[in-house]
Amino acid sequence: MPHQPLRMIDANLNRSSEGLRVLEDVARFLLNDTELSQRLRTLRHTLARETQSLSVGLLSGRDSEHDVGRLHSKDKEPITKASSPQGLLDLVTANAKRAEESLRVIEELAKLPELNSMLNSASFEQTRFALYTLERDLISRISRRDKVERISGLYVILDRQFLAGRDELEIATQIIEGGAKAIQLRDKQSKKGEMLLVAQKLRGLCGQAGVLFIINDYLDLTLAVNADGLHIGQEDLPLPVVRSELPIDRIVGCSVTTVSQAVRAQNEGADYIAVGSIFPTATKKEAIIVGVDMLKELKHTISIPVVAIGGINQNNIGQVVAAGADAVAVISAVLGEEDVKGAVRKLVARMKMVKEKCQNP
Ligand code: TZP
Ligand code: MG
Repeated sequence: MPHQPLRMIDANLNRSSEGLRVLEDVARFLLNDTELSQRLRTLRHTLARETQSLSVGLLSGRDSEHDVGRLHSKDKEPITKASSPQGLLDLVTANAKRAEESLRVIEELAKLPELNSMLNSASFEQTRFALYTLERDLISRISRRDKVERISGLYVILDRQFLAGRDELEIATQIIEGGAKAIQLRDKQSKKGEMLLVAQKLRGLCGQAGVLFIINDYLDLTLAVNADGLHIGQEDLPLPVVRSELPIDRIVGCSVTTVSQAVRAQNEGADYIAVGSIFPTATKKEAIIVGVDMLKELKHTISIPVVAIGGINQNNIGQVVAAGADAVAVISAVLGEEDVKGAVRKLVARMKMVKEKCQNP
């Protein structure tokens, strides 16, 4: 068999498996994402299996020293800093493209009469399409990462029914100045048009402050104001539906009361879960009380951030932090106070203190 097609197969096989290996290691070591790294590993193994019978022939045809493209290889250009979100996006895009392009070359070569008995063109096509999906899933995961990182600390739910006539922007400013990491807009009574105006203002304020802005219940409002994410309960639109309707860089949180609901939410792509009510609360009459032990159990079971909610205040916030809550969501402990900023500050300080104590007992 002439060496030229084999040299092309060899070069493109190396490109594709190297590209896949970079993506797999990003998923594994930088994103700690078991599911994505396993999918990439499976793809890399499929590729190796499909070309196993050719391995001796490929090595025999290899002549890297005389490769005319060696010195001009674009692949040698540095990408960007992998530590920055943009750097990581560039790294993933470059390596996904490299693997996709080389798979396409192999797919075309496999149609040649001298190669089609040894290589199955359709299988390379399948691998390439699987990689397109994986590329999207990786980019989606990376572009949500900086948002998910803010699901740590105090998460204040700005429930409009608890404002007692106070101005949303004024209260949100105090919440931000107090040190909350996330604000959720919740309103079970008002008309959407009215909510939209409030949400637009809060979106601007939170965006400027670098505080996460989440909308409760409503996908349409989330989209309309470009919120960072949407929070849904068990009776709202299903997670796969909201996930597919939202842009890939938005986060989705899901309320749960049981471990199986939490596992399901994680499997369906939730970025975090909120579990509660941890303690009895007057805020949500129909809430099921799950207790602090549920929090501990969830921390052993799932890997996405866990937000504790329900009846949490200055006196018991230490218990939920000690039980492993990544973030704590409150309504009345903040909105029930006259000095909103002061209440947020105290809760944030208490969380910090208990966290540090847990880390250095
Ligand atoms: N979900 C479970 S408990 C709860 C929600 C929305 C109410 C939380 O409010 P509070 O005042 O912090 O108990
Ligand atoms: Mg809801």
